[in-house]
Amino acid sequence: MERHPRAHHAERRHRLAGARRAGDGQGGRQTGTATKIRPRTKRPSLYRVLLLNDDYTPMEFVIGVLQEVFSKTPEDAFQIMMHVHKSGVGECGVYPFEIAETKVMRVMDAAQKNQHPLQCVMEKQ
Ligand code: TYC
Repeated sequence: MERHPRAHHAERRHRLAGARRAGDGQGGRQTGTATKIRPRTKRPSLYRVLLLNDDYTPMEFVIGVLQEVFSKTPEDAFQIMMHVHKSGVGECGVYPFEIAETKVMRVMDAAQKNQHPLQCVMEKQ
């Protein structure tokens, strides 16, 4: 008997979905659910991580945080720190939710340990 060109695709779909076929010891009944398996990936929402200015946190501490937590070069860290110092707020990076959240926590923990009022927040992009 002639095999339909797409027949093997249909079989594979059923096998992947766990459907039982005749002669497989399951009494020839298809008991599984035929579910089309389609790779589904979605790009994560992105969040900006921001540093806020204050009058007390030492500039060197902010530069250190930008290098340690956000992997900035000393030059970029200085530029970002100065931007925050002058304008009040500045972006340290843009990340998926959990990475942004972890970075905010690392900054806030470091600030608290060193008794600086430095604030770090995240906002959906
Ligand atoms: N304004 C602080 C000072 O003059 C420096 C500073 C920069 C603090 C950036 C916080 O996010 C900040 N020492």
